[in-house]
Amino acid sequence: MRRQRPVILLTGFGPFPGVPENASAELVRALGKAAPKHFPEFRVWTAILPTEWRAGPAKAGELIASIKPTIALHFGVSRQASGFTIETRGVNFALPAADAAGLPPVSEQLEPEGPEALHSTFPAELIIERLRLKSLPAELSEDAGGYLCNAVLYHSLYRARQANWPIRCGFVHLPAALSRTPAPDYTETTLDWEQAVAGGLEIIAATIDEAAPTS
Ligand code: PCA
Repeated sequence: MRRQRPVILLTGFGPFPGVPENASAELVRALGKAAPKHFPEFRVWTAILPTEWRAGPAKAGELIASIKPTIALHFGVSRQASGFTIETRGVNFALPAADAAGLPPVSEQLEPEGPEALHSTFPAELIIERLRLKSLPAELSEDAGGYLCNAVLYHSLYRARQANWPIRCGFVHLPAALSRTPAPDYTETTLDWEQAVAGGLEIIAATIDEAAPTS
């Protein structure tokens, strides 16, 4: 029997209050088209998560449990980001802010039994290095915010850890200004769509190239 190819899961987010058009969804769709040609030894799976406290993290967790990706890269946008922002940890905290369905988080903690913080398992520093080599704006961040991006990162890392699944998982914030209809309160970016796709592919390549995490 032919061995199944390892799976790369790429997720983006739908709209949320203040961001009617989420560029991460468009980028993930574009990467879903481009990535299989660049990484034919992998199966590339994409999903757009609802920006909702209950459904967003749950959908990410279900995907990880069912398709068992070896790499899970979550993308979202930040109104403060001016380039690729590589998130190195998720915290067990939910900001009391309404989601896309108008609902607040269920509780202040994301996982009552979970640790305070979980570290991304993708090669954050290597990713930064590789993006900068391509002259793309990139920075490391230890603070993914307390909203849905942090929640999905934390939840995926938590689920993978619970299942003892050695996944390379992390989160990338893109500038919200990448949107085709940016709002005046978005931080400006020099990143254009061609660079965003090239950067996304480079993030995948760096993650593939790094040896699997041992912890
Ligand atoms: N950005 C939000 C949630 C969805 C998105 O794209 C965040 O930074 O939490």
